[in-house]
Amino acid sequence: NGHKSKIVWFTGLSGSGKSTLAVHLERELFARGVNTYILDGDNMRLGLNKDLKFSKEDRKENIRRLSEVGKLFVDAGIVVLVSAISPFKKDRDEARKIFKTDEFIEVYVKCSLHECERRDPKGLYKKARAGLIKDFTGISSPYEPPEYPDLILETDKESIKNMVTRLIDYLVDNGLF
Ligand code: GGZ
Repeated sequence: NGHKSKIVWFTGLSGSGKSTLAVHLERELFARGVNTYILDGDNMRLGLNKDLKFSKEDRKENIRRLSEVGKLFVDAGIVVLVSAISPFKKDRDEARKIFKTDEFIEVYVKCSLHECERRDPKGLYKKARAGLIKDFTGISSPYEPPEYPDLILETDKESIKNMVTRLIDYLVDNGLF
């Protein structure tokens, strides 16, 4: 095992670019011989988390499970990339607590609601605006931005290439190898 395990936690609105960034980061890490595993909130809701909806309590439990599963992978020596809206500061802070200092990297995937809504890749914002989806983050459910994220990536301003470079640099500077 040539590297220290980490958990990179991407938080941000639906459509902000979390999953895209995770996939691109995974590709770059693979090229450097680093084993990764992506835990995607949306995806995990099809299996382990299929009993959960989008109330505050269910999101809290979703984040708790993602962090616990992430911990198992980190303990197994894998770099974990979590992509989940994780809108509540308290839930993210609880997630951080179960990891060692420097193991947990909070990345704020910053993108204006206006731009996320313009992208609307799954048409969910449109449905939420029409009242067809309740508790939708940014529309009818809050998003609490991180106060002190380890990294901020502004997906409506920077290129993917540049953001992935910044992620890799951050990981290397913080002891990935
Ligand atoms: C937010 C919702 C909702 C509601 C369905 N609110 O952009 P997506 O589509 O592909 O990813 C979103 C995903 C959010 O799941 P998470 O597990 O990341 O959320 S949380 O961390 O808050 O627990 C979105 C879709 O599910 N989706 N309904 N009401 N996003």
